Amino acid sequence: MNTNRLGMHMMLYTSTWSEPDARVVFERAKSFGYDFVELLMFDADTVDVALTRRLIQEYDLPVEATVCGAPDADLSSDDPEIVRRGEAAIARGIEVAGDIGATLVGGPNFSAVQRYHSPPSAAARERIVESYARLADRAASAGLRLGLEALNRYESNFVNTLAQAADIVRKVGSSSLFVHADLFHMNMEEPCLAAAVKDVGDVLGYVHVAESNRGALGTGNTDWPAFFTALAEIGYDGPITFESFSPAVLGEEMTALLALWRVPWTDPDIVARDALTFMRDHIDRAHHSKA
Ligand code: LER
Ligand code: MN
Repeated sequence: MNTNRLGMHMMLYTSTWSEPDARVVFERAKSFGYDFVELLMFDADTVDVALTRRLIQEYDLPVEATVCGAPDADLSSDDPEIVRRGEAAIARGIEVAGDIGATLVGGPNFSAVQRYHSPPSAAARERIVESYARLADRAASAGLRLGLEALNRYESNFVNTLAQAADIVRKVGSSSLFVHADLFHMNMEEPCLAAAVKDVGDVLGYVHVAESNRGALGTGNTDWPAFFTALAEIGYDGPITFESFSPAVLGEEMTALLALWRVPWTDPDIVARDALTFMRDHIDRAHHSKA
């Protein structure tokens, strides 16, 4: 039995959210049979809320959101002004996500997506718990939940494993926070996919299904049966989104940010459609093998 809602990341098609770009995302996701679309907000202020709400209605397809930190808006910084901007940017992301009816805001909102050249300070690690306590309250008021996506070491120095994300969630102790897992990052940082999932079973709230090479599902070395079986064993019934990136559809800036130096695919229609079948098959098989 497949109880997870399955989403398609907007960046299968575009990193920009103009009406024509957003329309392609909604149209394709709907036609393939996805349950929702993920909108990645680098700057929530730039998101056209009215347009997004209109498209959600028109296509009858909800949106879930993610927010990334930025070098000048970074909760993991020791510069109070940068931290203040980081918290404000997440707060704005929560507000916009609430306005478009999202149930969650995930993503690496605790730091910028970039290579850091030194570890975060102990003070930043303590301070961030206070920031997330305030943000959890905001999320609750907006009627949604806020998640922390563990990224690999080359994209953040702050939260690289599910256990590190869970540590912050548990320290805050709010049910409005959750751990956001991404298989691409987990493949680099977790010694065992199944154990990593089981250790955060109580706080896992969102999953990015991404191949070890970030290409089409099944073209990398991810142990998908082990992962989906672990999800079934913890009884995970939350949303799961397919995430894959290719320079074939993304602009130069995003290609550089994500270090996409090769072209894993050129036709997102094939990759997105096949990913839905792939995820459904694995979820069904995992539930049967568990039963
Ligand atoms: C970035 O590496 C990533 O995994 C995205 O989901 C950021 O939201
Ligand atoms: Mn991700």
